[in-house]
Amino acid sequence: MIRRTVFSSALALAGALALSPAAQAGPGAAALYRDHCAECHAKSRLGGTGPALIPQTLKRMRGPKVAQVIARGRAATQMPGFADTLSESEIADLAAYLEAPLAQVPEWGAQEIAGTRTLDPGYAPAAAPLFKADPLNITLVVETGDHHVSVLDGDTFKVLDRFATPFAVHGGPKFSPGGRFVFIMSRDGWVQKYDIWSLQEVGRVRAGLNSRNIAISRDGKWLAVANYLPMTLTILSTADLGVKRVMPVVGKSGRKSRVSAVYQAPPRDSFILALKDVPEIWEVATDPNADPVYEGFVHSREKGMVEALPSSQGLFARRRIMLGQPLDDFFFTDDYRNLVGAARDSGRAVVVNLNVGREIADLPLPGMPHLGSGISWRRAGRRVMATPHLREGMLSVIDTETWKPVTTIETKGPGFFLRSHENTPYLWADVFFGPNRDAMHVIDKQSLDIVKTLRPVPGATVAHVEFTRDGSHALVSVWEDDGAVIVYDAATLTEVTRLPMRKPSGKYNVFNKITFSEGTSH
Ligand code: DHE
Repeated sequence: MIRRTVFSSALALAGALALSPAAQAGPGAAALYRDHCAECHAKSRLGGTGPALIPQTLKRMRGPKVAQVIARGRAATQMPGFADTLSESEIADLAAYLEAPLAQVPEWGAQEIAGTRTLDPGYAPAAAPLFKADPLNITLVVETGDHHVSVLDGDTFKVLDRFATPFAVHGGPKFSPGGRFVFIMSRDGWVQKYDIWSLQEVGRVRAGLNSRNIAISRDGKWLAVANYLPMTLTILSTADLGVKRVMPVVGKSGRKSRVSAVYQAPPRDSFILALKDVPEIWEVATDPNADPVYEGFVHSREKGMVEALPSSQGLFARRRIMLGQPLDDFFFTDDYRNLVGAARDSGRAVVVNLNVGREIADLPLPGMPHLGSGISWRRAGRRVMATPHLREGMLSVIDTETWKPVTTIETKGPGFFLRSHENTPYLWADVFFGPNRDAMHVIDKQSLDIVKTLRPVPGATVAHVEFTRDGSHALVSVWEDDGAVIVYDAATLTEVTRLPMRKPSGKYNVFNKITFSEGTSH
C-alpha cells in the first residue's frame, strides 16, 4: 500500500507550477473523479491500468486538451469518451481537477518501488536468439500511437515482434552491453525489461512517479532512473529490477532538486546527472573502486538515506560539480571529458570540464539549442559538433576544441533530432515544428550544404532517423497516428520500403547504441 505523507517537495513543486487550476475545479470534481476515473487511474491519480493524471504528466499531452480527451476518449487506447455521460461543465470541472497538483505526494522509496515489481512468470530465457537475423542489427521502433515497440530485423526490415510498453515511453531505451536485453522507461516512471533473444518481456517496476530517462552502467549491472517526482535518482539492478538504492537529490544549499536527466559516461565509469533546480552537476560512480574524492550516501536505519562524509568511496559515491546556474540537456564529447549544457532562456550554453569539475567556456546559442540531440564528427582535421534549435530554423556547428561557433546552417524550421553514422557522409536533420514539419534535410558533413530535402508524405510530421548497423540504410519516422517507418538507401537517398506504424517516434539500432556510434546522441 502507498504510504501517504506530506512531502515537502510538493510545496516546491506546486510553487514551480503556474497558478494552480485547482481553484477552478468545482466542489463535485473529486466525486466525479472517484466515480468515473479512479478505477483505471487509481484513487491517488498516480495511475493504474491508465496513466497518472497529474499536471506533470498532463502538461506533456500533445494535441487534444484534457477536457477533449475526457469527452471523446483516446483513439487506440482503452480510454472511453464521457460526452454522453457527463455534462460539459462536469467535464470542464474534472479537467481542472486533473490539472491541479496533488495536495500530497506519496512517499516513493525503495519499499514502494519494490512493491510494484512484476516479473513475467511465463518468461523463459532462450539459449540463443529465436530468430535468424543478426541480433546486433536489430532496430527497435517506439510506437507512441498505441504504446508498443516493434522489433525490426535490420537486414530484411521484417517485424520480428511487437510488444506493449507502459504508457508514454520517453527517451532512448538502453541496451545491456552485449545487446541482449533492453530497458524502456515511461514518463510515469515504469521501467520495462525485454529480452531481445527470447522476444519476451522479463518484467517491469515503477521506479518513479514522474520520470525523465534512464542510463545503464558500463558493466551493465545498474540502471539509473532520473525522477522529477519524487526528487530522486533510483538505481535498479538490471538482473532482476530490484531496487539497489534511492538517492534523494539535494543541493549543497539544502534545496531539493528534480533530475532533468541521467547520462551514462562509460569511459568514466559513472552516471552524470543534470539537476533542474540547483546549480550543480552530479557524478555518481558505477565503479566499485571509485576514487575517494567522491562524497557518498549511506543508509541509516533511523533516518533513511543520509549523506556521508566527503571521504567515502566506492559504488554510487557521488561528486558535486558546482555551477553558476542550473544546466540541462547535455551533449558530451566522445571522451566524456567535457559536456555542453544549456542555460535555459539565457541564449547561451556552457562547457563544463568533468575532469577539473568546472565551467571552462561559454557559447552564445540563442533559439533554445537541443544539445541532447547533438552529434559530432571530424571535419577538416577538427572534431565539430552540431545541435538543432527548438525555437529557430537552424543548426549550430561548433568546434569542440576551441568551443567557437563554426557556422550556422539555415533549415526550413526548428528541428528536434539529428543523426548520422561513421559510414555515411551525411547527417540527417528533421524539421519538427512549423509548416515544414514534413521536411527532412540531408546535409553533407564536410561542405555543410543541404544536399537534399526529403518530403515523403506532404503535410505529415517526419522526424528522427536511425541507421542500420553498417550505415547503409536510414530509417525515418512518419510521426503520425497512421504513420510509417520509411527505409532509405543512405547513399542514393531513395526509398527502399515503407513499414506502417502507429505514430513511430525514436528508433534504436542495437549495434549503434552499444558501440556509441559517432552519429548517435546518448
Ligand atoms: Fe525528449 C530523448 C528531454 C520533449 C521524444 N528527451 C530525450 C532525452 C532528454 C529529453 C533529456 C535524452 C534521454 C535519453 O535518451 O536517455 N524531451 C526532453 C525535454 O526536456 C522535452 C523538451 C520536454 C519534456 O517535457 O520532456 C522533451 N521528447 C520530447 C517530446 O515532445 C518528444 C518529441 C515526444 C515524446 O515522446 O515526448 C520527445 N526525447 C524524445 C525521443 C528521445 C528523447 C524520441 C530519444 C532520442 C534518441 O534518439 O535517443
